[in-house]
Amino acid sequence: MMQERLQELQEEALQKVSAASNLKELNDIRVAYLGKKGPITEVLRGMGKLSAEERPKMGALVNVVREAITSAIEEKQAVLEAEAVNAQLAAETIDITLPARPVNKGNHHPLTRIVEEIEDVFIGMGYTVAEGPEVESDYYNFEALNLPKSHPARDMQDSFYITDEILVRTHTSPVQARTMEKHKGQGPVKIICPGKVYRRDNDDATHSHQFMQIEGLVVDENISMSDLKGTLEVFLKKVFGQEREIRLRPSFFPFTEPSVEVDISCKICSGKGCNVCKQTGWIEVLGGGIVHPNVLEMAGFDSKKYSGFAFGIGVERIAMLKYGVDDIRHFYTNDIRFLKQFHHHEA
Ligand code: 2NM
Repeated sequence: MMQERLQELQEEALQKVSAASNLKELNDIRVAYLGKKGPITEVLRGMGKLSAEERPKMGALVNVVREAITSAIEEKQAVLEAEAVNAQLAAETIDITLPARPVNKGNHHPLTRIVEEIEDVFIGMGYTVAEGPEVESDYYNFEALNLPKSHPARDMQDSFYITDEILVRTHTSPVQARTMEKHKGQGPVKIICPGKVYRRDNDDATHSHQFMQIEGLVVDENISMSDLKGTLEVFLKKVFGQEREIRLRPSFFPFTEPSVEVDISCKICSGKGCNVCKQTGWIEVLGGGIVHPNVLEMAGFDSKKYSGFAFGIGVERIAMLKYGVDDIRHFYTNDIRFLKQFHHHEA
């Protein structure tokens, strides 16, 4: 009986489908039962021999069996596919408890740190940071700062000239001359100017042909030497410690009159005398003075109404004293062992 044969086929197929353990096996079952050479196709072929009465009944039965097998295969396929995905996910699980590899993190250059520390002190006293070009005109670098072409002080600082009239700046004072000009004779001016400067020097432990400066300038009515002294005392104690003392000695600069050199008491020997302070108990840290009236007038300020103080800080010198660095060239040779010593954690 064809009917019984079909019934058997369905049971057999469903059993095999249910036992299939992977997609390949399942596909083999599909081909075996539903394929062109399979038993269902065979039954259909044999239907030609049936009577016109029986043929539609048998056709319907074949369809029922075929659909039962097909849907069993589809269901099983969905189950096996889900299992395969889960197995893959399990195999690819990442162990997030593994400690991360350490990241090689850079840090600020010691000179950057000092510049930012000094900027913060002066910003706290109401100063603005001003910047300007490193390639300057002879006018702003010298002329506007009371150093006319004939001035002997121009030999004092041998310069890198690009043309007769253009050079790389020898100090950041030209930024201050430019800033004063922009104020068009109207005070107050209260700025610091950090930046790179260049001088024709032979490099050694304490000299570099390129170095960093921070210059400060205040122009207002009634500015005096005591304003300069008080400002520098606040600044130097913040950078080097409240227990330091400061001292002013007379000096000379073409752009200031009177001019001073500023010392701090030696921390290493507390004033008793040592190598660092050359047995004097004092260490020279910067220069400054009262802005020369010629400098004010050239920048458009009335020197009868306005006066000012200015000062210049050598950044490397401050960094060397503060961090105990014995050779200025360390700042520019980029030995990673030197630079790593300035690793600090930001707040
Ligand atoms: C120094 C010493 C004394 C100075 C003067 C000026 C300017 F542009 F305002 F005139 N800026 N910086 C100055 C004065 C710099 O460095 C040791």
